[in-house]
Amino acid sequence: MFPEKLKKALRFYFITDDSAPNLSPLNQVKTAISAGATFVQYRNKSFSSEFINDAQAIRDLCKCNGVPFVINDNILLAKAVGADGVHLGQEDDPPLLARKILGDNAIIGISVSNLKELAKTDLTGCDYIGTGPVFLTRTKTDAKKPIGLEGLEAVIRAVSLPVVAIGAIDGNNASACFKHGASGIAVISFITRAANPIQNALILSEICGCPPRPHLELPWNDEFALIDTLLEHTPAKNAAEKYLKIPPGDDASLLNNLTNPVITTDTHKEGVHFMLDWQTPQEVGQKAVAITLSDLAAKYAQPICLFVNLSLPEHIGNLFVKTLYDGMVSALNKYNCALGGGNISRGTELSIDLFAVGQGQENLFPTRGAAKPGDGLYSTGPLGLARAGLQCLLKKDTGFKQLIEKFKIPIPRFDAARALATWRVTCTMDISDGLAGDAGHIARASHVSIEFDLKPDQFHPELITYCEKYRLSAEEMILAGGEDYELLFACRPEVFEAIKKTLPEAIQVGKCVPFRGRYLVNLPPGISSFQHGGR
Ligand code: TZP
Ligand code: MG
Repeated sequence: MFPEKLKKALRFYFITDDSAPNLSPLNQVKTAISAGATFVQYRNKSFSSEFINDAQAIRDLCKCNGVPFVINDNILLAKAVGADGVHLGQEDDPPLLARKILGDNAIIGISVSNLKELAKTDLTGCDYIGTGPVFLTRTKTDAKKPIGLEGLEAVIRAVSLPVVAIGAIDGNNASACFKHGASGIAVISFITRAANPIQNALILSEICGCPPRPHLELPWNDEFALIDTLLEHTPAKNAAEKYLKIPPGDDASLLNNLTNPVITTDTHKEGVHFMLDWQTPQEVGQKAVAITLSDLAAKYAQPICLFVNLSLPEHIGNLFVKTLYDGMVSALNKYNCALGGGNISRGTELSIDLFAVGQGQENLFPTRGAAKPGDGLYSTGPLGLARAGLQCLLKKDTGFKQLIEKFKIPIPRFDAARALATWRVTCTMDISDGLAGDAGHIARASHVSIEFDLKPDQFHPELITYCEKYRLSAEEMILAGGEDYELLFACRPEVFEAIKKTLPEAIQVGKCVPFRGRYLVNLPPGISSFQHGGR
């Protein structure tokens, strides 16, 4: 976690109480997170394996509310439950070992009672310090002498890491801790032993400036309830009525008679195909559907229905699934595609597997293998935008709206497909892997060589500005960058001239020549990895 982000997260730090009389640790965490807690530590001084379920339930609750979660003392338990990190005491294994076991991204904290202890603590591998008791606490029986606000400030001045104040913090002294330089306050009994825990937690959230969460996100747990809510939102009513004799909700759906059914499938996995740091769940859902339907557009098929298989890790919340689904519904409505059915299962990773059915053209199914020497190679629109958009997101540069939009919400080119089908173009595919990769697919399948011919005056103006700003090659971005989802097609130059009247944004990107031993004959050296073919 970035230091700035961690520092913010440490502000309202809640620690579970294993012997609170009225509240279970899970309910304590629910209370704290609802009130606005920004960090949670699971502390159970009499931990044994039977508590693993407790720890996991708290991990899931924290994760689906975006609250970092660490385990007290036990590095291996932190590893076993998949916590975000560990909080170590002076008697525990050193931070460096925790770093080795939990990895670069783990959050590692250590307790340092006072300046003397700080002097003999090796902070290598540490992200933050917990210091105290600041005031007299009854919760930790073996706590050292309280150090007061002066002692807290002395430790804060002596280290560059963020310091969290601990020990009998309450509504009366919390703001003084911040005034003395603490990055956060860590609290147990003021919440867990309170007559009114939520009221006390809200007092602290106000002082910390951490807003309450009126809608606590709960981890999804009921597959059937979730499927029911998904079905309630059955999209594209017209398409459903037209194409589905028996709609989803039964063991299978029954489709009306379909001529030339065209079928395609796609997988979208978190960490491989999308990252939730860059996209909201809504955008992920919308993009997953758009990409899958793009394969239908590439084959001149009109969307009929889509089947959805979700694999959800335990920490995913119901609200997350609903928004993911909202995104999918909006794409289905936009392209008038019915929902054919779906399934939800528990899995170790978030994955969206989609399966789309379309209605193909009579006697016209364009393939990758139909390019002929003498054909030009064309794209239905400018390329390289999506890759540049992704780079903007990574660089947190919001100045290139069209590039980011192209990456986030690709548009399956059904409109362009209609124009190409009218002119009976027989060689098309959608560009997902970048021009070089996808031209390689056409060259290989058609057994022709392709000569690229990119004209800078046809590059998208925002791509040019972006590449100038970061001293990048627009040509490389076009050849190597994927996910534009334009259609790549080959046809006679005179046919292209006619098509261009309907699709003025279409451009020539190369030409097909008789095979000369290599599929892509003039690829710049930097992107030779996209060479698909023998020499
Ligand atoms: N370390 C120093 S004081 C303390 C710990 C774990 C206990 C804090 O609990 P409380 O109830 O907020 O005083
Ligand atoms: Mg400890």
